[in-house]
Amino acid sequence: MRYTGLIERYQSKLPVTDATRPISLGEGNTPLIQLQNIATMLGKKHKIYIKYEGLNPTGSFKDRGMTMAVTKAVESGSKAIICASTGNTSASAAAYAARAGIKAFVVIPEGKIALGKLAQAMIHGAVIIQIKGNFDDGMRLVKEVAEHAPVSIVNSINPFRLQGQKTAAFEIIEELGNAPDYHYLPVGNAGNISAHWMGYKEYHSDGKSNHTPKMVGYQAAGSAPFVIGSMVDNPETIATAIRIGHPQSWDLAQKVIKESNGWFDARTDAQILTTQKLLTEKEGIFCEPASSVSLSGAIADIKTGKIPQKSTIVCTLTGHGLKDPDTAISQCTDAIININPTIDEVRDAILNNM
Ligand code: AN7
Repeated sequence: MRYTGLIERYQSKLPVTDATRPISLGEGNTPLIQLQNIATMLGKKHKIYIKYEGLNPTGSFKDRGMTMAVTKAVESGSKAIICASTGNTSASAAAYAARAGIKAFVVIPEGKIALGKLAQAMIHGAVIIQIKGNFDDGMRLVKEVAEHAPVSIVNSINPFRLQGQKTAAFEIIEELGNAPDYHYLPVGNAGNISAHWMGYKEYHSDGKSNHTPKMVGYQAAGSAPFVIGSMVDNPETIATAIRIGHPQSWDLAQKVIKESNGWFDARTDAQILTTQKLLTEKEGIFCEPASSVSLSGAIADIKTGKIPQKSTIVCTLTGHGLKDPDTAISQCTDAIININPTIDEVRDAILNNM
């Protein structure tokens, strides 16, 4: 059967009716890839799976929420959407607005969004409002302006966003035949970890799994309000997607950690980049820096013995590596060999580098 996106796939679990016209780009249905070489390095004591959300239509998990948010905005007669964004939400909003034939306004922090995401927002024709401030400033402005202008907010404070995003948990249970023991996610606003928990709880009460996972949220050390236990006013990290100091889903996420017996922790920028490179070089999987913090955390917790042997672990990679080519290239200074176009020089380049 042709796959036509997650609203049609999970219609009975979502706040839609037969009359709803889905605005879809075929989002969801992403690969669950079992790690091989990294698992071997770690002693093969666990089953570690990657949920590769970078393979959504605009390259991040945001599309799961955006298909719902834009579908419902259009259904209610809205002609324009708005969001604050560290990049991926703006790319997704821009694309789904284009698909729906409505306008997208995106508020982004100047100089702090990855090149691929900016390119997406621009090429899809969003109105880009750049501020001399961070995501948290943008979010505050968006909430306020939505009371004075005819625009629907499509940030994750829009409850339809989390409804769409919970479907990732459904897919994981369907593929594994049960819930994993641990689910690691990168955390910014904490919408996605909250959405996953909703999904796991719903499928558990539907009898599709016999337990729920421990939810583990990882942040960047310079931008870790959940780890510190209070809001951060000047968050800093190379993982610009999660450069968020005032998370919008604070209470929801605290409840998730408590109910699931999980935890929050943080990794430094250096550790984040090391894991990003490890994944590309050892498994052939390219994710953006913010995404690798989930696996980076899992590896750290495995090494300290926090995770019992034989556990099943899922790590979500939230966004594709192509989103942030600058950071990728800046880590690979020796990667290019420059030669003259002669057979001798090409052969030497091969033989010297076997
Ligand atoms: C790759 O685009 O907030 O904890 O404005 O792009 O649900 O916020 C992005 C967040 C993780 C954090 N990984 O998810 C935005 C934005 C990537 C992201 C997160 C984001 P939440």
